[in-house]
Amino acid sequence: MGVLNVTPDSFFDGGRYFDLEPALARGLEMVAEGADVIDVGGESSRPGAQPVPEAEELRRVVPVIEALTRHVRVSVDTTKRAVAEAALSVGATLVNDISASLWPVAASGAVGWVAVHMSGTPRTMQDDPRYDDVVGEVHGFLVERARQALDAGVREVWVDPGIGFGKTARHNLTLLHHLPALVASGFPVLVGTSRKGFLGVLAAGPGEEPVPAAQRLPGSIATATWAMLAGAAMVRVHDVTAVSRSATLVGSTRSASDLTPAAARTSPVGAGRPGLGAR
Ligand code: HH2
Repeated sequence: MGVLNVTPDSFFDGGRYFDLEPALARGLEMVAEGADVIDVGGESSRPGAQPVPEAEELRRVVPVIEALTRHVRVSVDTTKRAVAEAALSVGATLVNDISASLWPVAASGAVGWVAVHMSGTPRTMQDDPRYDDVVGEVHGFLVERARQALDAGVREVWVDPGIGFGKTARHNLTLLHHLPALVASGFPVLVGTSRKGFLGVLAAGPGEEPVPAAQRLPGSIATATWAMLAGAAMVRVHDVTAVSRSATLVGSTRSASDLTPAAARTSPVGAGRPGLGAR
């Protein structure tokens, strides 16, 4: 899932794709890079973000979604019912919902729905996040919401632990570590770590300031790859080329691991791929 923020203030790509033309160009570029879904958002949910009025969010996202749905599956990243409905009316087929409350819209539109866990609201969520049992609370919440959505008739229900949404770096790492337990719930899992603040905290040396978003690509690749190995069915990323290359490489390594040297020469993993037989 490629991230496309049609906003002036998103923490990483804010302002880059605020106008229709650059937004469309970036969406199509991510499709060429290997994205299966483009996630279009018109309201930043970064820590401290201020809400965007409904009319303004509609103005930002609807033309972009309408144009992209001719080329690729589009999800709408919103917490507003009217924005989700407008997005579906122009062809979006997935509602990506950090409020985890819009399943009735997905049910009536016969589209997919992503339940994301968030503690609090973006404005205050990083003030002092606390859990007694972060894994139990996040997984329990998601499975409950996902079942509600299924009962309401949504046929495609995703769950997402909401990395960075009211969580410390330790909470995020714990959730990533225990991702297989969420995968075991049977709902397809989506994970978004891309360029997030905890990667900056983890990449900094002792006593150093967190590394800025522009320098968090290694952490994005590593954690997206970790999530896929742990069973996530989709990762939400800004850097589609880098992450899909990592996924291909790790996937090839995995499927090559049980090949004997003789089988490797004739296997699709080794055969016909320039350079793979070289060393
Ligand atoms: N993260 C962000 C926004 N939407 N949706 C899902 N399902 N999972 C996530 O982890 C997730 C999400 C925040 O990232 P971004 O859109 O890049 O930034 P901003 O909120 O500043 O626009």
